[in-house]
Parts: sequence; C-alpha cells; structure tokens
Amino acid sequence: MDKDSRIYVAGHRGLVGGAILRRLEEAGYTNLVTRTHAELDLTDQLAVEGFFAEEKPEYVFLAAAKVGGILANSTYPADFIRENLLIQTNVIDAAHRHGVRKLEFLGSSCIYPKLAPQPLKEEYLLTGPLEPTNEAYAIAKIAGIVMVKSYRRQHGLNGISLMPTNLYGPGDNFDLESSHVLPALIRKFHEAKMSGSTQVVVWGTGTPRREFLHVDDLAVAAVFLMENYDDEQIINVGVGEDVSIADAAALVADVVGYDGEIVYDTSKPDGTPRKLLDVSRLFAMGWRPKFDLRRGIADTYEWFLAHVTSAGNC
Ligand code: GFB
Repeated sequence: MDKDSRIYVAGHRGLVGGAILRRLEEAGYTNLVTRTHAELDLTDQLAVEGFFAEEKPEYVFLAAAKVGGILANSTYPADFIRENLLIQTNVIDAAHRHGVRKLEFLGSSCIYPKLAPQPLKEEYLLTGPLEPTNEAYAIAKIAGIVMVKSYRRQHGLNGISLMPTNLYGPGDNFDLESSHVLPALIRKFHEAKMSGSTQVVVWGTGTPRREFLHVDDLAVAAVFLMENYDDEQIINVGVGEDVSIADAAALVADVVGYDGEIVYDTSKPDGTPRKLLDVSRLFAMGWRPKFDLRRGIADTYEWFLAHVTSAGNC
C-alpha cells in the first residue's frame, strides 16, 4: 500500500474497524474511505455495488460484521448467519468486480472445531464439529474464508484471511446482554464498586480458557499482514497464551478496584472449553503484541470511564 492508496475500512465504527482506521491514520495513510451503517448498508447488494463503482477503493479491510458474545450468538443465530453472509458476499464479490488490489477478511478463532487439539493450528479448520453456541456465526465466517480462497483461485482476487482470537479494547460493546466477557466484567465490577454491592455474578463455571488480544495489537497485525502476507492459507492472530475465565475475572476485579465476592451462574453456558491459537506463523514474521492483559484491561477500563459512564449510559 502506498500512503495515498485508496483504502476502504468496512466497519470503521466497530471495535476492529475503528482500531484499524486509527492505525492507518497513525501510520500516515491519507486516503481512507469510510461509510457509516446509515450511509451504506452492506447487506444491500445494490448499495454495495454503487459504493464500489463510485469510490473505487484499491485496498479493503473487511472488518464489518455482526458480532457478539456467547449469549447474543446463541440467542440470535439467524441474524448472525444472515447478516454476516450478506455483508461478506457483497463486499468480496464487489471487490473482485471493481478490481480491488487486495482485500483482507477478518474471521474469528471460533471457526475451529470445538475439541481440536490446542494450540489451534491453521490447518485444523474443517476437521471436526463446531461449538454449538456460535455455530451460525462460525459457519458464516468459514464461508467467508472459502469465498476469499475461491475468488483467489478462480478470479485471481488478492485476498487474505486473518483469524483473530477473542478481542477487547477501547470502543468495545459494554452491553451486558450482547457483549463479550471482558467488557461485561469491567462493567459489572465497576457498577458493583460504585453501588457498594458485595457480589458480582460471572457466567458459567469460570473454568473455560480464553486468549485475549487488545484490539490495537490486532490493528497493527492487520496492517502488517496487508503489507506483508500473500497466501491463500488463513493466518492466526493472537498472543499465544490464555487464562481461565476465573483468572480473567480476578484480574478485572483487581484493575477496577472491586474487592467483594465473585459468584458463578452455572445456568449460563461455558461455550468452548478452550481456543488457544497457535501463532507461530505470525510470530515467525516478526510481529508481537505489545499489551499484556493487565495493561490492556486498564486501558479499556479507562476508555469505559471516559466514554460509557460519562455518557450517562452506566
Ligand atoms: O466472551 P464470550 O461471550 O465469548 O464468553 P466466547 C467467554 C466466556 O466467558 C464464556 C464467560 O465461558 C462465558 O460463559 N462469561 C462469564 C461471560 N461472565 C460473562 C459475562 O458476563 N458475559 C459474557 N459474554 N461472558 C464468542 C462467540 O464466544 O466469542 C463468538 O460466541 C466469537 O462467535 C467471540 O467467536 C470471539 O469466547 O465464548
């Protein structure tokens, strides 16, 4: 990419797209194209077609997606499969027909089989059944991966697919029903601290393990791979270490300054027991994350205090 290449970041108001946009600006890219959801509905094929015809982006970061935590995924599977299939089909196909020079598709570590050996190597894709709580979302993302690969093979589209692990950071969704675990815990512990409550409920058993990547680290990797990776094989993006949900909860409580009791609601799903990525291919290219988990949580809590509580939403 040249500094003045036309670069479209799809989903720039989201956690991932927002971080990629900030990273591109920081790195001196000046010709960035964005559209809000209200300006461009990516599930509308005609609208997407019109946008590509008019703007003619040269590079596309496909970070637009319907995402959510374990409860949202298991409650609204139809929405997750429908919206993600439509968004990615429209954008990937338009990118090909309008001569995009390179497209980067963002997937998720939940595409791997539920009980695959750990750490998860890229070649484990499609070797076993998926975790049921996010099967619809995972199938949509797998379709996106296969679509990018197929357009590369048949049409020569220069497309790559990244599989990030569980993400968090500034710009995250803090809604308790639809969020992922870290923002939910930041909010729960903060509210308990403020109200003087002595008990916080954490979903599940606390034993599942998750690998967490700060979204600013993902954004650096996303731009780095756009510039340096050219292969049809998917590539994992993570930190290479995971923690139990119980340990993550204790860490969030400590950062937020909550010292009450933590109780577990085992009527809520645990989801997949573990999904630690094997990041040796990406690490061999020289990329490393900068945030450790404590600093990343502190950074996210700071953002929450400045943007969520101050907006009167909490
Ligand atoms: O982050 P999370 O919703 O996503 O949940 P997944 C991770 C773990 O944290 C689960 C537990 O074992 C949850 O039961 N947990 C504990 C909580 N307390 C809470 C809470 O208050 N809120 C939430 N949300 N979880 C999603 C997938 O799976 O992760 C998507 O559904 C996607 O497809 C995404 O891959 C990254 O890691 O279980």
